[in-house]
Amino acid sequence: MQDLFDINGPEGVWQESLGSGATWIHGFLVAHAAQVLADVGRVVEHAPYRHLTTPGGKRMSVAMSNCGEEGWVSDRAGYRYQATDPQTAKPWPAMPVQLRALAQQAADDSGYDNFAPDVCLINYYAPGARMGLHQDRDENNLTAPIVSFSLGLPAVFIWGGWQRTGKTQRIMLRHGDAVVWGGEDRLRFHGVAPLKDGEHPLTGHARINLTFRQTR
Ligand code: MD3
Ligand code: FE
Repeated sequence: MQDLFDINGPEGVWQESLGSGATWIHGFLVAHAAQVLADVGRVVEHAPYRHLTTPGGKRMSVAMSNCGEEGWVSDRAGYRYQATDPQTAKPWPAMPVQLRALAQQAADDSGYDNFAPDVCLINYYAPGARMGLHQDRDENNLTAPIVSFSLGLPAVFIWGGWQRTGKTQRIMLRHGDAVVWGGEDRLRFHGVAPLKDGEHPLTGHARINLTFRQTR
């Protein structure tokens, strides 16, 4: 990786460039992890994790929930954002203000000011759960970045180019890491390798990933 540099942030927090529009902020969340997980816990009390069905009829191994003005869902009809939770028919829980502020801080630190996420997708990985190579292109505003937060067990994140085929790279995303994907890197194909079992003091046998999205 190129462009290793220090920022004058908290101890153990440092940035690494993954492309002209993509920044990996190691340790960004470590000091805030308990607060973030408490916020996530309150969200999933109202909108429980569930395994969605792909348009092709397969059950996703990652369990998902959302908070914010809309949520990302998938079923036989397709992928989309919608304002209500299909499981409860109620609006998704509001995005906790401190969580939103942290996502905006990560975007800001990566050179994206005015990031205004309206959705936070929450992905729950049990051992063996994976996410196949895909692009995130269901958002109406593709000029805004996506901010991702990783908590709990480490995972191998796979990222490639702008076509499904072609060279891929692997990085290990660890507890507390944030990655901001914008600019030309916004539409890269990416996925997550099957989660290896382990135990994390804050999440147990699991990894939780939050992605903050601006859909409009
Ligand atoms: C690169 N989640 O929810 S986060 C997803 O770890 C998703 O759960 C993965 O891919 C996870 O859609 C990866 C890192 C990430 C998120 C969005 C991206 C990388 C990205 C959008 C464009 C390019
Ligand atoms: Fe994605």
